[in-house]
Amino acid sequence: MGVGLDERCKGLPPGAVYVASFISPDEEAVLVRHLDKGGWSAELKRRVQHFGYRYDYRARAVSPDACLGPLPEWLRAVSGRLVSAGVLGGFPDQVIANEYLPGQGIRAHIDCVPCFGERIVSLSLLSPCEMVFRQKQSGEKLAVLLEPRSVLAMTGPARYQWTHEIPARLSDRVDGAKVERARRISLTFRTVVETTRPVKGAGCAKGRRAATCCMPAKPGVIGRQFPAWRAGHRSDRRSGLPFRRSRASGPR
Ligand SMILES: O=C(O)CCC(=O)C(=O)O
Repeated sequence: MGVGLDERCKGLPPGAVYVASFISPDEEAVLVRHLDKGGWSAELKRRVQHFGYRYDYRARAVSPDACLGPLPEWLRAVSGRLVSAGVLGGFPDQVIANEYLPGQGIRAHIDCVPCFGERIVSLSLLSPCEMVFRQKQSGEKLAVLLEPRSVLAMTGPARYQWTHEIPARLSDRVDGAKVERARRISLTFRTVVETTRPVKGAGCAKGRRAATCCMPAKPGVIGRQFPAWRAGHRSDRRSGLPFRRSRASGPR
């Protein structure tokens, strides 16, 4: 990956990469504002929002009629940043926002293998919290503190041979000290694999073809859509995200 890797990568499963301070506090605030303007769903114990494709938690699948339409501009802008930094290999077409209040978590899982591509990337916002990894065969356990504005990418063994979870706790122990949790939001970026994409016309807004509704945008297109970001200017007029390039996120 083209970004500066964090020391914490040493304590992660192989194939996992952690990047601290991937976005600025201003960028974080803009993302939280966009999310809070959206419709949080209370279908789980924690609130969620799905973008691009709806993931069916019961069926553990992305069904052919699950297309919600293209990612909103503000998510495409962050995606562009992840691609440019080398954290994502290509543009994602599915994002889930998870909101965790103190005491809430997500149980141990491996992201749906037939549904999603080989790279899963999670951007953390607001409160820090611990993520726990367990090797499926050996049971080996590793934990990492996900700081606000950091990015965690999972590929290879970390993606396929280790489960990850956020224990439902009120606080975490960090270097022996108790750290109370507050509201945390994560944005997890994925690519729906070709075979689960809807066929032409299925599940997309009326009058739109699946190809235009659901296919990930090409990097060049995003570059044209976000010229301010591309030039490293302060902000993008349409998404409202201040896209100043940082050391951590600049292309190498
Ligand atoms: O909250 C996170 O950082 C991880 C979310 C996650 O594991 C998931 O959505 O499958």
